[in-house]
Amino acid sequence: MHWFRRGGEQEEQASWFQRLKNGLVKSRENIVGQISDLLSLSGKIDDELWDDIEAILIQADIGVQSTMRIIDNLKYKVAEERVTEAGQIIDLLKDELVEILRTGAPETLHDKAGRRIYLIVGVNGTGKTTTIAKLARSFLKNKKSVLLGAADTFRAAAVEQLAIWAKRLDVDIIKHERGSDPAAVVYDAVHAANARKSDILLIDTAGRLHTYVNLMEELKKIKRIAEREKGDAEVITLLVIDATTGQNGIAQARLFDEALTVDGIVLTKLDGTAKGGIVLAIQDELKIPIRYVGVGEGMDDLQEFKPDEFVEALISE
Ligand SMILES: Nc1nc2c(ncn2[C@@H]2O[C@H](COP(=O)(O)OP(=O)(O)OP(=O)(O)O)[C@@H](O)[C@H]2O)c(=O)[nH]1
Ligand SMILES: [Mg+2]
Repeated sequence: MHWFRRGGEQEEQASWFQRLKNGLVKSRENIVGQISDLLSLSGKIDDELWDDIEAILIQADIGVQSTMRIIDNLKYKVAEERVTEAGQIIDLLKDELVEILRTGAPETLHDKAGRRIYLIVGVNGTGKTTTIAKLARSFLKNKKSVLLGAADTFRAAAVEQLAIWAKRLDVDIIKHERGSDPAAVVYDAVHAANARKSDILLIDTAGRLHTYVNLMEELKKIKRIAEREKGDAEVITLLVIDATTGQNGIAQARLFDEALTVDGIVLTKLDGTAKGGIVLAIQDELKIPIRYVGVGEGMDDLQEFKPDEFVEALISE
């Protein structure tokens, strides 16, 4: 019954939304489930109810600052719109979350024309290498030419891991021997991308060196080289954060941003946490845009972050 089938793109979008929803199931149960229970119990809007909602939002990792703002705005709206039923609060909350996430959300880069060099940075194990594979696949689908650069020369198996992805994805990779200078890899990779006019160069970097200071110095150097040699490409630094690390991820973002000036965040492993509210804390406290979210280990489990869609998946029943 093929005439019932939707168009490919629409279907893909629907299945992505389902993936997002599935990935956020723990967070949704945590936030919506608890608030719904509370509302059905309480039935009326009083100070105790506000205190309880505040506690739920804070423990969902939305962050104290954003939670206070949300609660203040909700109280104001409840008074202004003369809301008397506790149940309506969920809808107001949804509007509030969308508004926070929309503010400061920049234009999307993913489908934009122009050559780009992505520096993928972040502490070890956050998902840098798999994010590169997922991004490469998505860019390839959009008919862009993709090149990979293996600048994590520190960890024993890192170059090999990226090389395996390159083979699977059928893209070229620029790599040196393990232990070689990552800045030299970046130099070569950027020159190769320029010579081939590659649309997208994705550079994998180390998540750990002997010391944190060394790591930051190395990343700064890599970025300087990329900026210097980029030709007509744009350099974009994406910081990968593991959502399950909660507030620690925010602390990481501050440090990386201080050293490197981060252009965007990739928030991975949202499927592994009930604290999806971290998205709000990041946007609201750091003012660094979230560009992508990861909700699983599958190749299609990384997608561009779209505030409305995200809140819908997080809050809808
Ligand atoms: N559940 C889940 N797992 C993820 C997600 N993103 C990445 N992972 C997993 O996280 C683990 C670490 O991923 P890597 O890509 O190797 O992380 P890395 O940052 O490159 O790590 P280092 O190279 O050691 O610094 C892998 O098992 C990935 O499959 C996600 O969105 N959800
Ligand atoms: Mg890696």
